[in-house]
Amino acid sequence: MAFQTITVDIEDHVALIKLNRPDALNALNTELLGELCTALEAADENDKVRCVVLAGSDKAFAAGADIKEMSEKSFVEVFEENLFASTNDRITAIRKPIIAAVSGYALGGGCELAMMCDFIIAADNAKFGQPEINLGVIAGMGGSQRLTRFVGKSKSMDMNLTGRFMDAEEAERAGLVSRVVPAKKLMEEAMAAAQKVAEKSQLSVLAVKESVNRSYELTLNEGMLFERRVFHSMFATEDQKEGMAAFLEKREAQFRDR
Ligand code: CO8
Repeated sequence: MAFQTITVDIEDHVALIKLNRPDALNALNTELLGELCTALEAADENDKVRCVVLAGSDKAFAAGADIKEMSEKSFVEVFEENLFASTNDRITAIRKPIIAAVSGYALGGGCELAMMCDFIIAADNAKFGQPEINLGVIAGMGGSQRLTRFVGKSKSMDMNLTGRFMDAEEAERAGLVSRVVPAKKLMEEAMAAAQKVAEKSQLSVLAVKESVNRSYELTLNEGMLFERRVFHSMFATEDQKEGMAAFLEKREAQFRDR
């Protein structure tokens, strides 16, 4: 597939998708979001891909939705086209894990896109923010919802009301990112993390993603029940037999996704 605003490389079962609008700091316009969703869906369908890494450039993961493209739209237009709804739906429907590798700015829609991934590895130069308030709007794809679940009400209010940026260290402290690495090592670390995921049984990987995401939607008791039932169901797989046998025989497991 030929893309104009992203690049896609598949190597060793990992699809590396890079946002590629350098002149606009990877601002998320309609074309880029369409191509991104198409590439993610293709990776989800592709048996060779077991994990996805989503990255931007050194300077910007993404500086937000494309302000130039949005600025002249009316309420009726954005309401009728239900702006950003299909992006949210298409990305959250991806079943394989997506790791966000964030260097530089992840602002507005860029921060929201990173939060739609399954975990975020940040370079030490990363800056996160929801500065939509400076544009006379509010976040539109999770900045008031997902960010609040990540960092709690007080910090989310602070970010959304003042529009200030959070650096990588604060983002790790607040639970927004899973780890911070030196900027020069970001892609190496993200690809290594993806490689680790790719080595597991794909059945367990899909089950983990489903189960962790359920924790946002269910009560604790219902979530515990969901997790327990998924855990029980893993005993129907050959990979459970192989994984446990390999442990007992002190050897590496050979998972076959069966
Ligand atoms: N949209 C369009 N173009 C942008 C954007 C953007 N969000 N951000 C940067 N650019 C462009 C600039 O216009 C500039 O283009 P040009 O050279 O043609 O003038 C180029 O990228 C470089 O930017 P700067 O010259 O501003 O670079 P600086 O290093 O001086 O500043 C900043 C970098 C701080 C990142 C600055 O560019 C900035 O503040 N950008 C806007 C950040 C922002 O407000 N983001 C929120 C956008 S609204 C939003 O995301 C709503 C979310 C709704 C859901 C989205 C779902 C995907």
